[in-house]
Amino acid sequence: MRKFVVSDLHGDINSYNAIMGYLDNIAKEEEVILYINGDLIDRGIYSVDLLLDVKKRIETNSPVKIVYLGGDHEWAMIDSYHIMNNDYKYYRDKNIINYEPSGHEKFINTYWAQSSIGGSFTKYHMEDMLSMDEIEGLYRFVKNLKIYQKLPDMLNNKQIVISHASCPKTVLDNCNLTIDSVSKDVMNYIEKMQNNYFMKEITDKEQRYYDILCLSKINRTIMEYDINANPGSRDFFTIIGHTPVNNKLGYEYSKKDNVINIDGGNASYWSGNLDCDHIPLVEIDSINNRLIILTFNHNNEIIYGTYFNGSITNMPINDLDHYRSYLNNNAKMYKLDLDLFRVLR
Ligand SMILES: [Mn+2]
Repeated sequence: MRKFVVSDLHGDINSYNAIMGYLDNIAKEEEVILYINGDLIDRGIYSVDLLLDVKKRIETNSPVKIVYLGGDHEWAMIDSYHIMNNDYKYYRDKNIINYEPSGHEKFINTYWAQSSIGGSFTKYHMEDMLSMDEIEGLYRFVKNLKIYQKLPDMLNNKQIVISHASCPKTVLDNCNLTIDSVSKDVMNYIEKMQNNYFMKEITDKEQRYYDILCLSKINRTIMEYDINANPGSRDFFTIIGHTPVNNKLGYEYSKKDNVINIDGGNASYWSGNLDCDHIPLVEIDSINNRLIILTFNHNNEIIYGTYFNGSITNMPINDLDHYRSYLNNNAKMYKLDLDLFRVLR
């Protein structure tokens, strides 16, 4: 069984197809499992395509087994839906006319809809492409996503946890927390946070949920200046994403011995930084106490490889060629619709 992790694809269908082409090829001979570590959707213009393909692969038991964990964009989608769900058909038919949400509802509704997180396009695209039944099916699929996963594998004598933004303080064995079960608490947390800058009234439970989904967003400044800042439990080795790290600059958030951030920066790419044209695929190689990081670009190529067991080391060129030889060059490529992209920005 070979285990891979990818994070923050953000509707980037070229990277997705490159990675799935690679894994489909391996799955012809070996068992493969891919953990998608949240933020599959939003910002990028192919979010719905990715969501549908992942859902189909999971429901049809495709050769590459997929475990899709939710990130903050997935819960933003679900929380928006909770608001609209009361009279969704009305909302859609009337194009939001005469809908007057309460302050709380308004915040939830606008959070996913606001262009800065790119959810509005996902929603409109969904409504253009899909029937109401299909939309309902997608919401049901997303709200039942788990939010973290503990693996039996070890790195540096610590058990590996995959989680979008942080290792939960208390790691449950069954990991049964889902987007649905935490979203209400998370939104209450945000509402309190808005009203209470110092978060004095936040309960431990709410803090924990929020940490798992987007801790680094609020702690990023601290982390940048305090190398000892602890993004979660030190009892585990955590693979996170959420905050873009430009791996051309060397994984600056990955110098700790209990965490690696593998968000290659697709969010930055879709925000106009076309230099972030790469996405890391991480293979868990616990036999050799390391992670193998293959970096794909938007042309379906592995552009470089590195190893990680606490620090990054470059992969010897022979090893890199070995991985490149697996590439399925027939993976379907989409031409990015740059005109559409410009309109969206
Ligand atoms: Mn995120």
